[in-house]
Amino acid sequence: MRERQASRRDFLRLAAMAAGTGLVSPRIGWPAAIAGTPASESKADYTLRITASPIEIAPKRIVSGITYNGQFPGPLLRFKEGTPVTVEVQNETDTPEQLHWHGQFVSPEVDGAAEEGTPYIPVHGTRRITFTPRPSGFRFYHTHNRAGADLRAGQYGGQVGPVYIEPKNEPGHYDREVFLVLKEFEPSFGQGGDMAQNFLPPSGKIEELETVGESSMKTSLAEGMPYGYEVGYRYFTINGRMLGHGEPIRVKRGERVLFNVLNGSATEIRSLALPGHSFKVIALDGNLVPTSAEVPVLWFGTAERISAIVEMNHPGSWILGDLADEDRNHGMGIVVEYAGHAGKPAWFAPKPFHWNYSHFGKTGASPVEPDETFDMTFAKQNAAEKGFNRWTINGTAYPMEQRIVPASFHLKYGRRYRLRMRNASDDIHPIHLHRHSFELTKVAGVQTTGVTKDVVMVGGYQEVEVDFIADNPGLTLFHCHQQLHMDYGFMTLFDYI
Ligand SMILES: [Cu+2]
Repeated sequence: MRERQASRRDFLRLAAMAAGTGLVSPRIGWPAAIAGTPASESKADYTLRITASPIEIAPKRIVSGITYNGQFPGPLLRFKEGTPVTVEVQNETDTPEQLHWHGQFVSPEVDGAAEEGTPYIPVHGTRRITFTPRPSGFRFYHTHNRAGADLRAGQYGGQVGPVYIEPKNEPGHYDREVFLVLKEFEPSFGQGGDMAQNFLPPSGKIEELETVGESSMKTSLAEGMPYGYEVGYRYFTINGRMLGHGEPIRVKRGERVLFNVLNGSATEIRSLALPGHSFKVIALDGNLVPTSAEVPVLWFGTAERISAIVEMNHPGSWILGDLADEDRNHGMGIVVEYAGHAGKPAWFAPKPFHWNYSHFGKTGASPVEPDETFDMTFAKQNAAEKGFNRWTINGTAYPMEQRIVPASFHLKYGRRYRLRMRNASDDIHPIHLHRHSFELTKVAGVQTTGVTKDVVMVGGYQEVEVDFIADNPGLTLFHCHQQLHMDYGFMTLFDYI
Protein backbone atom coordinates (compact mmCIF):
# COMPACT_ATOMS: atom_id res chain seq x y z
CA MET A 1 0.00 0.00 0.00
CA ARG A 2 1.15 3.49 -0.77
CA GLU A 3 -0.54 5.27 2.05
CA ARG A 4 2.33 5.38 4.50
CA GLN A 5 4.94 6.38 1.97
CA ALA A 6 3.95 9.66 0.43
CA SER A 7 6.81 10.69 -1.81
CA ARG A 8 8.62 14.00 -1.59
CA ARG A 9 6.90 15.06 -4.79
CA ASP A 10 3.51 14.15 -3.32
CA PHE A 11 4.37 16.12 -0.26
CA LEU A 12 5.17 19.25 -2.20
CA ARG A 13 2.08 18.88 -4.34
CA LEU A 14 -0.13 18.37 -1.32
CA ALA A 15 1.53 21.13 0.60
CA ALA A 16 0.82 23.48 -2.27
CA MET A 17 -2.80 22.36 -2.28
CA ALA A 18 -3.01 22.69 1.45
CA ALA A 19 -1.96 26.28 1.19
CA GLY A 20 -5.05 26.81 -0.91
CA THR A 21 -7.67 24.67 0.79
CA GLY A 22 -6.29 24.63 4.27
CA LEU A 23 -6.32 21.06 5.30
CA VAL A 24 -4.98 18.47 2.90
CA SER A 25 -2.22 16.70 4.68
CA PRO A 26 0.21 14.00 3.62
CA ARG A 27 1.50 11.62 6.22
CA ILE A 28 5.08 12.78 6.49
CA GLY A 29 4.66 16.31 7.67
CA TRP A 30 2.71 19.42 7.08
CA PRO A 31 3.48 23.03 6.42
CA ALA A 32 3.64 25.37 9.36
CA ALA A 33 0.83 27.42 7.91
CA ILE A 34 -1.64 24.65 8.69
CA ALA A 35 0.07 23.11 11.67
CA GLY A 36 -0.05 25.87 14.21
CA THR A 37 2.87 28.06 15.06
CA PRO A 38 5.66 26.06 16.63
CA ALA A 39 6.53 28.29 19.54
CA SER A 40 10.28 28.31 19.17
CA GLU A 41 10.77 30.99 21.79
CA SER A 42 9.05 28.87 24.43
CA LYS A 43 8.60 25.29 25.46
CA ALA A 44 5.06 25.01 24.13
CA ASP A 45 4.63 22.51 21.31
CA TYR A 46 1.84 24.58 19.79
CA THR A 47 0.56 28.09 20.17
CA LEU A 48 -3.04 28.98 19.43
CA ARG A 49 -3.81 32.66 19.19
CA ILE A 50 -7.43 33.71 19.60
CA THR A 51 -7.85 36.83 17.53
CA ALA A 52 -10.30 38.75 15.37
CA SER A 53 -9.53 38.36 11.69
CA PRO A 54 -10.99 38.63 8.22
CA ILE A 55 -11.93 35.32 6.57
CA GLU A 56 -11.98 35.37 2.80
CA ILE A 57 -14.66 32.83 1.92
CA ALA A 58 -14.64 33.75 -1.78
CA PRO A 59 -12.77 36.34 -3.85
CA LYS A 60 -13.72 39.78 -2.53
CA ARG A 61 -16.21 38.21 -0.13
CA ILE A 62 -14.75 38.66 3.28
CA VAL A 63 -16.45 37.99 6.59
CA SER A 64 -14.95 38.71 9.98
CA GLY A 65 -14.83 36.60 13.05
CA ILE A 66 -12.74 35.36 15.93
CA THR A 67 -10.32 32.70 14.69
CA TYR A 68 -7.37 30.64 15.82
CA ASN A 69 -4.09 32.00 14.46
CA GLY A 70 -5.87 34.32 12.03
CA GLN A 71 -7.11 31.51 9.82
CA PHE A 72 -10.22 29.44 9.29
CA PRO A 73 -10.37 26.59 10.05
CA GLY A 74 -7.88 26.70 12.88
CA PRO A 75 -4.62 24.84 12.25
CA LEU A 76 -4.70 21.05 12.05
CA LEU A 77 -3.00 19.84 15.21
CA ARG A 78 -1.40 16.42 14.98
CA PHE A 79 -0.70 14.76 18.28
CA LYS A 80 0.67 11.33 19.10
CA GLU A 81 -1.46 9.13 21.30
CA GLY A 82 0.09 8.96 24.74
CA THR A 83 2.83 11.57 24.11
CA PRO A 84 2.28 14.62 26.36
CA VAL A 85 1.87 17.92 24.59
CA THR A 86 2.03 21.52 25.77
CA VAL A 87 -0.23 24.07 24.15
CA GLU A 88 -0.11 27.78 24.81
CA VAL A 89 -3.35 29.62 24.20
CA GLN A 90 -3.12 33.38 23.77
CA ASN A 91 -6.29 35.40 24.00
CA GLU A 92 -6.04 38.64 22.05
CA THR A 93 -9.74 39.42 22.44
CA ASP A 94 -11.72 41.33 25.05
CA THR A 95 -13.66 38.23 26.09
CA PRO A 96 -12.47 35.54 28.52
CA GLU A 97 -12.19 32.32 26.51
CA GLN A 98 -12.60 28.59 26.91
CA LEU A 99 -10.88 26.24 24.46
CA HIS A 100 -12.48 22.81 24.54
CA TRP A 101 -10.60 19.64 23.50
CA HIS A 102 -13.59 17.85 22.08
CA GLY A 103 -13.50 14.06 22.28
CA GLN A 104 -10.41 13.75 24.47
CA PHE A 105 -10.10 12.12 27.89
CA VAL A 106 -8.54 15.08 29.66
CA SER A 107 -9.07 16.53 33.14
CA PRO A 108 -11.67 19.22 33.93
CA GLU A 109 -8.71 21.58 34.47
CA VAL A 110 -7.77 21.20 30.78
CA ASP A 111 -11.07 20.25 29.10
CA GLY A 112 -12.21 23.79 28.38
CA ALA A 113 -15.66 24.17 29.94
CA ALA A 114 -16.36 26.80 32.58
CA GLU A 115 -19.19 24.58 33.84
CA GLU A 116 -16.62 21.95 34.83
CA GLY A 117 -14.38 24.55 36.45
CA THR A 118 -11.75 24.98 33.73
CA PRO A 119 -10.07 28.37 34.31
CA TYR A 120 -10.70 30.96 31.61
CA ILE A 121 -8.00 32.13 29.26
CA PRO A 122 -7.98 35.72 30.46
CA VAL A 123 -8.64 38.76 28.29
CA HIS A 124 -5.34 39.73 26.61
CA GLY A 125 -3.73 36.92 28.57
CA THR A 126 -2.27 33.48 28.13
CA ARG A 127 -2.89 30.03 29.48
CA ARG A 128 -0.50 27.14 29.00
CA ILE A 129 -1.74 23.60 29.39
CA THR A 130 -0.10 20.19 29.23
CA PHE A 131 -2.01 17.01 28.63
CA THR A 132 -1.66 13.54 27.18
CA PRO A 133 -3.70 13.27 23.97
CA ARG A 134 -6.05 10.30 23.86
CA PRO A 135 -7.86 8.44 22.49
CA SER A 136 -6.38 8.27 19.00
CA GLY A 137 -8.37 9.43 16.01
CA PHE A 138 -10.09 12.49 14.64
CA ARG A 139 -10.91 15.04 17.38
CA PHE A 140 -11.22 18.81 17.32
CA TYR A 141 -10.99 21.97 19.35
CA HIS A 142 -13.42 24.84 19.60
CA THR A 143 -14.54 27.62 21.87
CA HIS A 144 -16.87 26.58 24.65
CA ASN A 145 -18.13 30.07 25.39
CA ARG A 146 -21.86 30.48 25.56
CA ALA A 147 -23.20 32.95 23.01
CA GLY A 148 -26.82 33.42 24.05
CA ALA A 149 -28.38 36.00 21.74
CA ASP A 150 -24.97 37.26 20.52
CA LEU A 151 -24.34 35.84 17.06
CA ARG A 152 -20.74 37.07 17.04
CA ALA A 153 -19.89 34.90 20.05
CA GLY A 154 -19.29 31.22 20.73
CA GLN A 155 -19.13 28.89 17.76
CA TYR A 156 -20.97 31.31 15.46
CA GLY A 157 -17.53 32.74 14.66
CA GLY A 158 -14.45 30.98 13.38
CA GLN A 159 -13.20 29.19 16.47
CA VAL A 160 -13.03 25.62 15.20
CA GLY A 161 -10.01 23.54 14.29
CA PRO A 162 -9.29 19.84 13.69
CA VAL A 163 -7.10 17.55 15.76
CA TYR A 164 -5.68 14.26 14.62
CA ILE A 165 -4.22 11.97 17.26
CA GLU A 166 -1.95 9.46 15.58
CA PRO A 167 -2.67 5.94 16.79
CA LYS A 168 0.06 3.45 17.52
CA ASN A 169 -1.22 1.37 14.57
CA GLU A 170 -2.91 3.11 11.70
CA PRO A 171 -5.76 1.09 10.21
CA GLY A 172 -7.32 1.31 6.79
CA HIS A 173 -5.77 1.28 3.36
CA TYR A 174 -5.82 4.55 1.55
CA ASP A 175 -3.58 6.64 -0.64
CA ARG A 176 -4.06 9.99 1.00
CA GLU A 177 -6.24 11.85 3.41
CA VAL A 178 -8.20 15.06 3.19
CA PHE A 179 -9.55 17.02 6.15
CA LEU A 180 -12.76 18.96 5.61
CA VAL A 181 -14.43 21.36 8.01
CA LEU A 182 -18.04 22.34 7.27
CA LYS A 183 -19.04 25.78 8.47
CA GLU A 184 -21.58 28.53 7.90
CA PHE A 185 -21.07 32.29 8.24
CA GLU A 186 -23.20 35.40 8.76
CA PRO A 187 -25.90 34.02 11.04
CA SER A 188 -29.20 35.71 11.71
CA PHE A 189 -32.32 34.93 13.69
CA GLY A 190 -35.64 33.92 12.19
CA GLN A 191 -38.93 32.89 13.72
CA GLY A 192 -40.49 30.66 11.09
CA GLY A 193 -39.96 27.40 12.92
CA ASP A 194 -37.27 24.96 11.85
CA MET A 195 -37.45 22.83 8.73
CA ALA A 196 -38.08 19.16 9.46
CA GLN A 197 -35.27 16.83 8.48
CA ASN A 198 -36.31 13.27 7.85
CA PHE A 199 -33.05 11.43 7.32
CA LEU A 200 -33.15 9.33 10.49
CA PRO A 201 -35.07 6.02 10.49
CA PRO A 202 -38.75 6.93 11.07
CA SER A 203 -39.28 3.60 12.83
CA GLY A 204 -37.75 5.11 15.96
CA LYS A 205 -40.56 7.59 16.58
CA ILE A 206 -42.31 7.15 19.93
CA GLU A 207 -45.95 8.14 20.09
CA GLU A 208 -45.92 8.99 23.78
CA LEU A 209 -43.11 11.53 23.27
CA GLU A 210 -44.85 12.97 20.24
CA THR A 211 -48.09 13.48 22.16
CA VAL A 212 -46.28 15.33 24.95
CA GLY A 213 -44.22 17.51 22.60
CA GLU A 214 -47.02 18.36 20.19
CA SER A 215 -49.50 19.29 22.92
CA SER A 216 -46.96 21.54 24.64
CA MET A 217 -46.30 23.26 21.31
CA LYS A 218 -50.01 23.60 20.55
CA THR A 219 -50.71 25.16 23.96
CA SER A 220 -47.90 27.68 23.51
CA LEU A 221 -49.01 28.74 20.02
CA ALA A 222 -52.65 28.95 21.21
CA GLU A 223 -51.52 31.38 23.89
CA GLY A 224 -50.29 33.62 21.09
CA MET A 225 -46.60 32.81 21.42
CA PRO A 226 -44.56 32.98 18.19
CA TYR A 227 -42.19 30.17 17.32
CA GLY A 228 -38.91 30.47 19.22
CA TYR A 229 -35.96 31.97 17.35
CA GLU A 230 -33.91 29.76 15.06
CA VAL A 231 -30.59 30.61 13.41
CA GLY A 232 -30.11 30.78 9.65
CA TYR A 233 -26.99 31.61 7.63
CA ARG A 234 -26.06 33.56 4.55
CA TYR A 235 -22.84 31.80 3.52
CA PHE A 236 -21.78 28.18 3.58
CA THR A 237 -18.21 26.92 3.32
CA ILE A 238 -15.95 23.89 3.34
CA ASN A 239 -12.51 24.64 4.77
CA GLY A 240 -13.50 28.28 4.83
CA ARG A 241 -14.25 28.60 1.09
CA MET A 242 -17.58 28.70 -0.70
CA LEU A 243 -18.22 26.09 -3.37
CA GLY A 244 -16.30 26.92 -6.54
CA HIS A 245 -13.96 29.37 -4.81
CA GLY A 246 -11.48 27.02 -3.18
CA GLU A 247 -8.89 24.73 -4.73
CA PRO A 248 -10.55 21.55 -5.98
CA ILE A 249 -9.60 18.23 -4.43
CA ARG A 250 -7.56 16.80 -7.30
CA VAL A 251 -7.70 13.04 -7.60
CA LYS A 252 -6.63 10.25 -9.94
CA ARG A 253 -8.70 7.31 -11.05
CA GLY A 254 -8.19 4.34 -8.74
CA GLU A 255 -7.05 6.43 -5.78
CA ARG A 256 -8.51 5.71 -2.37
CA VAL A 257 -9.02 8.97 -0.53
CA LEU A 258 -9.76 9.10 3.19
CA PHE A 259 -12.03 12.01 4.02
CA ASN A 260 -11.95 13.16 7.63
CA VAL A 261 -14.96 15.45 7.82
CA LEU A 262 -15.97 17.62 10.76
CA ASN A 263 -19.25 19.44 11.10
CA GLY A 264 -17.95 22.64 12.67
CA SER A 265 -21.36 24.33 12.58
CA ALA A 266 -22.73 26.06 15.65
CA THR A 267 -26.25 24.87 14.99
CA GLU A 268 -26.76 23.03 11.71
CA ILE A 269 -27.05 19.40 10.72
CA ARG A 270 -25.15 18.77 7.49
CA SER A 271 -25.03 16.12 4.79
CA LEU A 272 -22.51 15.29 2.08
CA ALA A 273 -22.77 13.32 -1.12
CA LEU A 274 -20.41 12.85 -4.07
CA PRO A 275 -22.33 11.97 -7.25
CA GLY A 276 -21.45 8.57 -8.62
CA HIS A 277 -19.41 7.56 -5.57
CA SER A 278 -20.03 5.96 -2.21
CA PHE A 279 -18.44 6.41 1.18
CA LYS A 280 -16.98 3.50 3.09
CA VAL A 281 -17.27 4.68 6.67
CA ILE A 282 -14.33 3.55 8.78
CA ALA A 283 -14.71 5.76 11.84
CA LEU A 284 -17.37 7.84 13.58
CA ASP A 285 -16.20 10.67 15.82
CA GLY A 286 -12.66 9.36 15.23
CA ASN A 287 -13.37 5.88 16.60
CA LEU A 288 -13.14 2.86 14.30
CA VAL A 289 -16.47 1.18 13.59
CA PRO A 290 -16.92 -2.61 13.63
CA THR A 291 -18.72 -2.60 10.26
CA SER A 292 -17.34 -0.37 7.51
CA ALA A 293 -20.66 -0.01 5.71
CA GLU A 294 -20.82 1.80 2.36
CA VAL A 295 -23.31 4.63 2.17
CA PRO A 296 -24.36 7.15 -0.51
CA VAL A 297 -24.66 10.07 1.94
CA LEU A 298 -22.96 11.17 5.15
CA TRP A 299 -25.00 12.94 7.82
CA PHE A 300 -23.49 15.00 10.61
CA GLY A 301 -24.99 16.58 13.68
CA THR A 302 -23.02 19.56 14.97
CA ALA A 303 -19.58 18.44 16.20
CA GLU A 304 -19.86 14.98 14.66
CA ARG A 305 -16.96 13.64 12.62
CA ILE A 306 -16.97 10.96 9.96
CA SER A 307 -13.93 9.29 8.43
CA ALA A 308 -14.78 7.60 5.16
CA ILE A 309 -12.82 6.20 2.24
CA VAL A 310 -13.92 7.00 -1.28
CA GLU A 311 -12.62 4.94 -4.15
CA MET A 312 -12.17 7.31 -7.04
CA ASN A 313 -13.69 5.21 -9.80
CA HIS A 314 -16.00 7.59 -11.64
CA PRO A 315 -13.86 10.12 -13.53
CA GLY A 316 -15.20 13.60 -14.02
CA SER A 317 -15.53 16.85 -12.20
CA TRP A 318 -18.00 16.56 -9.31
CA ILE A 319 -19.46 18.55 -6.47
CA LEU A 320 -18.96 17.00 -3.08
CA GLY A 321 -21.81 18.85 -1.45
CA ASP A 322 -24.72 19.15 0.91
CA LEU A 323 -28.04 17.60 -0.13
CA ALA A 324 -29.87 20.84 0.68
CA ASP A 325 -29.90 22.66 -2.67
CA GLU A 326 -30.10 26.08 -1.13
CA ASP A 327 -27.17 25.53 1.21
CA ARG A 328 -25.06 23.95 -1.52
CA ASN A 329 -25.91 26.78 -3.93
CA HIS A 330 -24.78 29.22 -1.25
CA GLY A 331 -21.46 27.50 -0.84
CA MET A 332 -21.70 24.19 1.02
CA GLY A 333 -19.61 22.08 -1.31
CA ILE A 334 -16.15 21.49 -2.73
CA VAL A 335 -15.13 20.34 -6.20
CA VAL A 336 -13.56 16.90 -6.68
CA GLU A 337 -11.68 16.94 -9.95
CA TYR A 338 -10.13 13.91 -11.65
CA ALA A 339 -6.87 14.42 -13.50
CA GLY A 340 -7.70 15.41 -17.08
CA HIS A 341 -11.32 16.25 -16.27
CA ALA A 342 -11.28 19.95 -15.63
CA GLY A 343 -14.61 21.55 -16.46
CA LYS A 344 -17.88 22.55 -14.91
CA PRO A 345 -18.44 20.33 -11.88
CA ALA A 346 -21.63 18.26 -11.90
CA TRP A 347 -24.11 17.52 -9.13
CA PHE A 348 -26.96 15.06 -8.91
CA ALA A 349 -28.80 14.00 -5.81
CA PRO A 350 -28.46 10.44 -4.51
CA LYS A 351 -31.47 8.18 -3.95
CA PRO A 352 -33.38 8.66 -0.68
CA PHE A 353 -31.48 7.11 2.18
CA HIS A 354 -31.88 6.81 5.96
CA TRP A 355 -28.85 7.39 8.15
CA ASN A 356 -28.71 4.73 10.83
CA TYR A 357 -25.74 4.50 13.21
CA SER A 358 -26.45 0.84 13.87
CA HIS A 359 -25.44 -0.04 10.28
CA PHE A 360 -21.87 0.52 11.46
CA GLY A 361 -22.26 -1.59 14.61
CA LYS A 362 -21.74 -5.26 15.34
CA THR A 363 -24.46 -7.51 14.10
CA GLY A 364 -26.15 -9.96 16.40
CA ALA A 365 -24.47 -8.85 19.62
CA SER A 366 -26.37 -7.55 22.62
CA PRO A 367 -24.95 -4.83 24.85
CA VAL A 368 -23.32 -5.53 28.22
CA GLU A 369 -25.79 -4.85 31.06
CA PRO A 370 -25.08 -1.52 32.77
CA ASP A 371 -24.65 -1.12 36.54
CA GLU A 372 -27.15 1.73 36.49
CA THR A 373 -29.44 3.47 34.02
CA PHE A 374 -30.19 7.20 34.01
CA ASP A 375 -33.42 8.28 32.35
CA MET A 376 -33.40 11.64 30.68
CA THR A 377 -36.26 13.42 28.95
CA PHE A 378 -35.49 16.42 26.75
CA ALA A 379 -38.20 19.01 26.31
CA LYS A 380 -38.74 22.39 24.68
CA GLN A 381 -40.58 25.34 26.21
CA ASN A 382 -41.48 27.25 23.09
CA ALA A 383 -40.22 30.86 23.03
CA ALA A 384 -40.14 30.88 26.84
CA GLU A 385 -36.86 32.75 27.34
CA LYS A 386 -37.22 36.23 25.79
CA GLY A 387 -38.46 34.68 22.57
CA PHE A 388 -35.91 31.88 22.57
CA ASN A 389 -36.86 28.27 23.19
CA ARG A 390 -35.93 27.10 26.64
CA TRP A 391 -34.59 23.54 26.84
CA THR A 392 -34.91 21.21 29.79
CA ILE A 393 -33.48 17.89 30.87
CA ASN A 394 -35.92 16.14 33.21
CA GLY A 395 -37.73 19.44 33.65
CA THR A 396 -34.69 21.53 34.58
CA ALA A 397 -32.98 24.14 32.43
CA TYR A 398 -29.30 24.96 33.11
CA PRO A 399 -29.27 28.55 34.43
CA MET A 400 -28.45 31.17 31.82
CA GLU A 401 -25.93 33.13 33.88
CA GLN A 402 -24.52 30.59 36.28
CA ARG A 403 -21.33 28.63 35.59
CA ILE A 404 -21.16 25.62 37.89
CA VAL A 405 -24.38 24.17 39.32
CA PRO A 406 -24.84 21.13 41.54
CA ALA A 407 -24.50 17.94 39.48
CA SER A 408 -27.73 16.15 38.55
CA PHE A 409 -26.17 12.74 38.02
CA HIS A 410 -23.66 11.00 40.26
CA LEU A 411 -21.09 8.49 39.09
CA LYS A 412 -18.97 5.93 40.86
CA TYR A 413 -15.57 5.21 39.39
CA GLY A 414 -15.39 2.08 37.25
CA ARG A 415 -19.11 1.55 36.85
CA ARG A 416 -20.94 1.21 33.56
CA TYR A 417 -23.82 3.65 33.08
CA ARG A 418 -26.58 3.71 30.55
CA LEU A 419 -28.19 6.96 29.45
CA ARG A 420 -31.71 6.44 28.20
CA MET A 421 -32.33 9.67 26.32
CA ARG A 422 -35.90 10.47 25.33
CA ASN A 423 -36.56 13.42 23.07
CA ALA A 424 -39.98 14.98 23.66
CA SER A 425 -39.35 17.63 20.98
CA ASP A 426 -39.46 17.57 17.20
CA ASP A 427 -35.89 18.86 16.86
CA ILE A 428 -32.90 16.59 16.34
CA HIS A 429 -30.38 17.01 19.17
CA PRO A 430 -26.68 16.20 18.75
CA ILE A 431 -25.92 15.20 22.34
CA HIS A 432 -22.35 15.41 23.65
CA LEU A 433 -20.69 13.99 26.75
CA HIS A 434 -17.42 15.62 27.76
CA ARG A 435 -14.21 13.76 28.68
CA HIS A 436 -15.68 10.30 27.99
CA SER A 437 -16.79 8.28 24.97
CA PHE A 438 -19.96 6.24 24.91
CA GLU A 439 -21.10 3.12 23.12
CA LEU A 440 -24.42 3.25 21.27
CA THR A 441 -26.62 0.50 22.68
CA LYS A 442 -30.04 1.33 21.25
CA VAL A 443 -30.90 3.33 18.13
CA ALA A 444 -34.32 3.63 16.46
CA GLY A 445 -35.73 1.01 18.79
CA VAL A 446 -33.07 -1.58 17.97
CA GLN A 447 -30.20 -2.80 20.12
CA THR A 448 -26.70 -2.24 18.78
CA THR A 449 -23.10 -2.53 20.02
CA GLY A 450 -19.61 -1.53 19.00
CA VAL A 451 -20.14 2.04 17.81
CA THR A 452 -18.17 4.40 20.06
CA LYS A 453 -18.87 8.12 19.82
CA ASP A 454 -18.87 11.37 21.75
CA VAL A 455 -21.84 12.97 19.99
CA VAL A 456 -25.05 11.25 18.99
CA MET A 457 -28.09 12.66 17.23
CA VAL A 458 -31.34 11.92 19.01
CA GLY A 459 -34.12 12.30 16.45
CA GLY A 460 -37.39 14.16 16.97
CA TYR A 461 -39.64 12.16 19.35
CA GLN A 462 -37.08 9.38 19.33
CA GLU A 463 -35.09 7.57 21.96
CA VAL A 464 -31.40 6.65 22.00
CA GLU A 465 -29.46 4.67 24.58
CA VAL A 466 -25.73 4.94 25.13
CA ASP A 467 -23.43 3.33 27.69
CA PHE A 468 -20.22 4.69 29.14
CA ILE A 469 -17.69 3.67 31.77
CA ALA A 470 -17.06 6.21 34.52
CA ASP A 471 -13.28 6.18 34.29
CA ASN A 472 -12.28 9.85 34.18
CA PRO A 473 -13.08 11.48 37.55
CA GLY A 474 -14.18 15.09 37.84
CA LEU A 475 -17.09 17.25 36.82
CA THR A 476 -18.37 16.17 33.43
CA LEU A 477 -20.56 18.31 31.22
CA PHE A 478 -23.37 16.78 29.17
CA HIS A 479 -25.18 18.95 26.64
CA CYS A 480 -26.80 19.40 23.30
CA HIS A 481 -24.12 20.62 20.91
CA GLN A 482 -26.54 22.89 19.07
CA GLN A 483 -25.26 26.23 20.38
CA LEU A 484 -28.69 27.80 20.77
CA HIS A 485 -30.04 24.77 22.64
CA MET A 486 -26.98 24.52 24.89
CA ASP A 487 -27.07 28.23 25.69
CA TYR A 488 -30.77 28.15 26.56
CA GLY A 489 -30.71 25.40 29.14
CA PHE A 490 -29.80 22.13 27.42
CA MET A 491 -26.90 21.19 29.71
CA THR A 492 -26.37 19.24 32.88
CA LEU A 493 -23.45 18.04 34.99
CA PHE A 494 -22.27 14.65 36.17
CA ASP A 495 -19.95 14.30 39.13
CA TYR A 496 -18.05 11.42 40.71
CA ILE A 497 -18.91 10.46 44.26
CU1 LIG B 1 -30.40 20.39 20.84
